[in-house]
Amino acid sequence: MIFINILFPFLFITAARANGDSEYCDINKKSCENEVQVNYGKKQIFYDVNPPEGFNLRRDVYMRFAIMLAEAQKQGKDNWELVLPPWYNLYHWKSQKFPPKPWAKFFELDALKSFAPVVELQEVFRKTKKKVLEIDTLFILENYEDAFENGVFEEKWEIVGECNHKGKFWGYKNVTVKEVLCVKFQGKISKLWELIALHPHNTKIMFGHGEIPLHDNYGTKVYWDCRKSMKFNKDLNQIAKNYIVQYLNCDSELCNNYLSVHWRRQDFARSRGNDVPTIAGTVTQIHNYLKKRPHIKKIFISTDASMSELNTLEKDLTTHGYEIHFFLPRVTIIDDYGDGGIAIIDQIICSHAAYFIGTHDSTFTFRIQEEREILGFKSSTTFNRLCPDTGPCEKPSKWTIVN
Ligand SMILES: Nc1nc2c(ncn2[C@@H]2O[C@H](COP(=O)(O)OP(=O)(O)OP(=O)(O)O)[C@@H](O)[C@H]2O)c(=O)[nH]1
Ligand SMILES: *[C@@H]1O[C@H](CO)[C@@H](O)[C@H](O)[C@H]1NC(C)=O
Repeated sequence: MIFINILFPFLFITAARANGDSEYCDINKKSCENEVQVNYGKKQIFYDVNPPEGFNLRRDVYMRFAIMLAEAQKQGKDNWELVLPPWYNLYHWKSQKFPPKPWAKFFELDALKSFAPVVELQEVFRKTKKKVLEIDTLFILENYEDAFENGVFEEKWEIVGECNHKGKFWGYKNVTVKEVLCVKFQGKISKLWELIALHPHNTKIMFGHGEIPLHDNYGTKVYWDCRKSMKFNKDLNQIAKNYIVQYLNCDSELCNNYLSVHWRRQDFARSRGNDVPTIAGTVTQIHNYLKKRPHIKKIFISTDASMSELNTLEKDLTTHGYEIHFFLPRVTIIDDYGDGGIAIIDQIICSHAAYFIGTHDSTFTFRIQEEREILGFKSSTTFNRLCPDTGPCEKPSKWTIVN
C-alpha cells in the first residue's frame, strides 16, 4: 500500500512532464485533491482470473459475473457495468504472442450486451481522460485453507489486509490501483456486493481471482440465458460453417452425417491416464461407437495433440474405413485469431456433428456439450466420453438445457 501511494504521484508527474501539458497534477498541489477520474454515470466492476486457467473455464467465470450484474440490474441496481477482461497471454496459446485481444474478437459483443451490462476495456479507456486508468480498490480473493471448517461449508468472507498486486493488468502498463486488499472468500458470487458496499463512493472496483466465487444460478434458466448470449464472433462462425459445408458435406445446423470427437491430449495424456485412453484405445472406442451407427463414415477430430499423434490416430481410423477430418487453419487465420480462434472453430465444428464424443472433465468439452444443447440435439448424441483403456469409466453428467 505504501508502495502504491509513493508510486502513484510519481507516475502522474512523469506523464505530465512527458507531455508537457498541465492536465496532470502534482500531488503536492491542492488542486489535485478533488479531481474526479471520469464520471459518465456508471460504475465499473473489473475482474481477472488465475493466470493458468484456460479459455473455457474463463468463459464460465464470465458467466458468474455477467449473471451477478444482470440480476442486480433486474433489482434496480443499474449503475454498474462489467468490464470484459481482455484476453492476454493465455497459458495454452503457444503459437505466438499478441497484444491483449478484446472480447469482440471471439464473441458477438451485442449478444453479450443483450444479457448483461458489459463493456470492453477499450471503451473504458476511451472515456478515461487521464493517461492512466485508475482502479479504486482491488480485492484479491483467496480461498480459506479449510472450506469445510467444523464440517460445514459456510458462505463467508474476511478481509485479510492490505497486500500487493504483482503483474500487469491484462497486459497493460497504464492501469493502476489505489488500494489493494486481500480477502478470504467462499460462497456465491452475489456475496461480492457486500465487499463492494464497503466502499460506497468507489466507482471502479476490481476482483482478482474471479474464479473463486461460485455460481448463484448454476444450471437454471438464467444460467442458460446467459450461456445462449455467448455467441461466437460471426467471422469465426462463418469459417467453421464453410468448413462443414466443404469438407463434411453438411449445410444444416443439425448435421446427420459426421461424428465429432474432442480428443484432449497434452497434460491430460501425460497426467490423467485414469481419465483418457491411449491412441489405440481411442481408435477402438470410436470404432465400437460407429459400428452401431453404420451410416456415419466421416469423423471430425478436434484436438490439442501433436501432429505425430494425430497422424497415427488418422492412419489407424482410416484402416477401419473412416474418412478423417481435422481443421488445418491457413496462416492468415492463425495470425488474425491466434490459437484461441482455432480452438473456437474446432468447437463450432464439433457442435454441429450428428454425434459427439468428448474428454472427461475437460471444460473445452463442457462448452461443446452446452452448445449442442442450445442447438437442440438429443442429449444422447452429446453426453458421450472417451474412457480410459482400463478401470472404471464414470458416465458423463448430463447438463441439459433449461429454456
Ligand atoms: N484447437 C484446439 N485447441 C484445444 C483443443 N483442446 C484443448 N485445446 C487448447 O487447450 C486449451 C485447454 O484449456 P481449457 O480451454 O481450459 O479446456 P480444458 O480442456 O478443460 O483444460 P483445463 O480446464 O485447463 O484443464 C484450450 O483453451 C485450447 O487452447 C482442441 O480440441 N482444439
Ligand atoms: C493504455 O494503453 C493502451 C495500449 O497502448 C491504449 O490502447 C489505451 O488507450 C491506454 N489507456 C489510457 C487510459 O490511455
